[in-house]
Amino acid sequence: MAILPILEYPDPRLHTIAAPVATVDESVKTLIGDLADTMYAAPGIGLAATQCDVHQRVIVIDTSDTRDQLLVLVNPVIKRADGEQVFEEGCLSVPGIYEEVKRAEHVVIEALDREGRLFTLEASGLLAVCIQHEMDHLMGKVFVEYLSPLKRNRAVQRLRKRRRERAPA
Ligand code: K1U
Ligand code: ZN
Repeated sequence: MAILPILEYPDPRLHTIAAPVATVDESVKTLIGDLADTMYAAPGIGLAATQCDVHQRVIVIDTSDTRDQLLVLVNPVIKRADGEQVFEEGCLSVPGIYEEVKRAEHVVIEALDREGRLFTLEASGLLAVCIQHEMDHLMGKVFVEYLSPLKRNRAVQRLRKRRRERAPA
């Protein structure tokens, strides 16, 4: 298992559309393990392969307090989405920036698990937000792209300031 580097906004590779996984083989299982290690180490509650410059439809999520409920989504598809919720989101590719985004309150998805078995999942609240956020990454979309141009520019300025302050002198 390995901790992978995470791409940071506005890296153009974050806008790559991920390809579906043909078979959940050993290389995909290694990727799943590496993404999980990277998410737990960050720490985060989700991570899409896109963020680690791997352009396959693979996501890991763990929104549990105990950090031991790993959810693996391979080739996820939203079958139903309804309701509305506004949640203050963060992103490991946009470190230190938290902004409100409006998304569906409830989603029903289909995906393959880490053994390649098809399953259906119903989610609401934080889990539904996280699934939608990670699925956006697979489509090359980063959450700040939902913000108004003014709010997005402010977020980019804050990100640049944060990087300047953290750069070695
Ligand atoms: O996609 C990512 O970059 C991961 C992101 C997921 C996410 C968070 C909040 C709303 C929607 C999606 C994160 O995990 S940011 C870090 C974070 O929220 C967190 C980290 C540690 C403990 C609890 C939360
Ligand atoms: Zn993100």
